[in-house]
Order: sequence, then C-alpha cells, then structure tokens
Amino acid sequence: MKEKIEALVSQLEAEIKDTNSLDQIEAIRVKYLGKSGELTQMMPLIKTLPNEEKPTFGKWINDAKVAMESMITNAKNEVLAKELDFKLAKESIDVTLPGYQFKQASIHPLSLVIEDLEDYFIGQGFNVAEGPELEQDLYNFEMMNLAKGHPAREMHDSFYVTETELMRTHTSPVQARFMLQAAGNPIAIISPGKTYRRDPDDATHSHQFMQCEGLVVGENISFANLKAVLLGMARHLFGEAREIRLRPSYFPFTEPSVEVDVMFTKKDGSKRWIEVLGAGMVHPNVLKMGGYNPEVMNGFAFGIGVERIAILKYGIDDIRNFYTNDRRFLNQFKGE
Ligand code: FA5
Repeated sequence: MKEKIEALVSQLEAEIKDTNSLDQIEAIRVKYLGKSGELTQMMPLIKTLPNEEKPTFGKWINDAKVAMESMITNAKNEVLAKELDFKLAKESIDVTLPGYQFKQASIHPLSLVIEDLEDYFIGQGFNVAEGPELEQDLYNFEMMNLAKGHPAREMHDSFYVTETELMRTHTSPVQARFMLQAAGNPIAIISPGKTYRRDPDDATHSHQFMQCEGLVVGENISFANLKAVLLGMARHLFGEAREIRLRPSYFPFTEPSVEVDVMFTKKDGSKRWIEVLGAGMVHPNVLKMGGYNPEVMNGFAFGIGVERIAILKYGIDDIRNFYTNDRRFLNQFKGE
C-alpha cells in the first residue's frame, strides 16, 4: 500500500515537471487530488483496515497529500514567475529608439487677433473686461437704449433661451454691466467675446461670431479721441501707413454713430475701403441708465467684428474656416 501511495507521488512529480501553464497544473491537481482523484480514491480504504493499521495508513495518505500540494504550489509559482519575466522582457524600453515627435499646435487666428487687440488697447491704458454669453434682455437691449418693441431690435435676430434671457447678440451689454460696476467713475475697457445671432451661415456670416467691445467714459471725451484711438488700432493691426474712414451710421446706443472702414490694397494694386466696426459717442440715455450724468460725463464706444479683422489680416475668403477645425487651415498659423 505504502509503495502504491509513494508511486502516485512520484508520478505526479514527473508529470508536473513538464508543465508550463496553470491549466495543465490544475488538470494534474484534479487527476490526483480532485473528488475522484487517484489519491482521493484511496482514502476510503482506511475503513477496510484493522484498527491498529489505520493511523499508519492515514499518515501515509496525509504525507502524500501534503507533498503533492506543495509540488503543485511550487509549479504554479514557477509558471507565474515565468509569465512575469516574459511580460517584463516584452515591455522593456529600448532607450536607443528615437523619441516620439510631438506635433506642435498653433494659436487659432481669432485668438491671434484678440491678443493683438489686447496688446494695443492695454498699451493705451484700457483694461480687459468680461461678460456672460447667456445675457439678460435688460443688458443686451434695454440698457443699450433698445426698449421692447424698438424697431432696431429687428437688426439683431436673437436666440432667446427664456422670456428674459438670450444668447447675447453683441458684446455691448458689457458696457451696461461695467458702467453699473464702475459706479460713476471713469472707464476705459475693451471686452472681447462670443456673440450669437440667428443669421444664415455663409461665407461672411455665422450664427456665432466674435466681437471686441470698447468703452471709454470720462469728462470732455471728444469724437477726435475716438478717431485717434481707432486710427492707432488700424495701424497697429495692419501697418503704419494705414488710413481709416468714418462713415455716418446709426446705432441706438451711440449718437452720433459711425461705421469705420480701413483702406486695403488688393493684389492687383487697386485700393478699397472695408468696414471693420461700428462706433460712436455714448448715447445720453445709455449714460443715464448706467448711473452717469451726461451733463458732466460723456464717452465713446465701439464694437469690432473680430472675424472681419482676421479675414483681412490673413486674406481668408470664407468665415466658416474659423470654426471647422481643419488642421490644414489651422497649421498655416504656426509661428504667427
Ligand atoms: C454691433 O453689434 C454694435 N454693438 C457695435 C457697436 C458697439 C456700435 C458700440 C457702436 C458702439 P453690428 O451689428 O454692425 O454692430 O456688428 C458689428 C460687427 O460684427 C460687424 O461689423 C461685423 O463685422 C460683425 N458681425 C455682425 N454680424 C455678424 C455675423 N452674423 N457673422 C460674423 N460677423 C458679424
């Protein structure tokens, strides 16, 4: 009996030597120690033996079981160690390989224009202010001298979100917000940001575009001051010899109002005026609603179409290029 038990242990030892997977080891465990395993099947024999032989037989069986389990555990550990070595060898880093070339991104042309505008206006003593894109009718229209039912509201076809809130149709509401915040003190701010109108999308119009608002409030501000600031801006953006032209226009929040054209020379050498912004002297009603006495304080304001500037500066023929994230388009602005 003892020989038979020892033979089973030797048999398991021989079989387990050649294994190289956990599945094979498990199959061997089942073969010897499973419910109907070869060693397990010998255990009931104990009942058939005389009482004095039972302890010895029990010890043989138990020693064999312990030996088999220990061989199985060792074999499993060896396989796991081999698998780990294999994985580590596969994952090792070859430091002699060339490094990964990171693609350099470029700054978006609209951001370039905004940075350029900020450079100029901060140099002139302006601060940069911000306002929300989801705006109240109160700031977008009413405090801009466009009471409900004002016909000029038609010029801004709007995205209303609730009865009283809309996606701002221009950056001018920042004027109203900032006047209230400044509480009667002088102001010189610009405010670039996104604006939204229910305009059809085509080569020159988008339902979402960008503007840069400007507002100056103080004592004895003149139209000549407005013109000087805008001429300086055009020369900063487009070059020293650049001329601008002010054309009479109408905005409910400025009086008098102008549209400003910049002179451009086409490729064939011919020159033409191109409109880039609206501007004017702040309307007395707007000053009053903002908490200023128009007899004492006055000011000027302007609203620049950022895409319009980028189109002119970089010679772009379709406004939709700014929003479609085509890397062939965007890569052209590397290093600008
Ligand atoms: C205004 O929005 C005024 N708030 C500007 C202003 C501010 C005047 C302060 C006086 C004082 P206007 O609707 O003209 O004005 O828009 C200004 C500029 O935004 C335009 O010159 C144009 O360049 C740009 N713009 C208007 N609509 C669109 C559009 N759908 N897509 C792209 N650009 C647009």
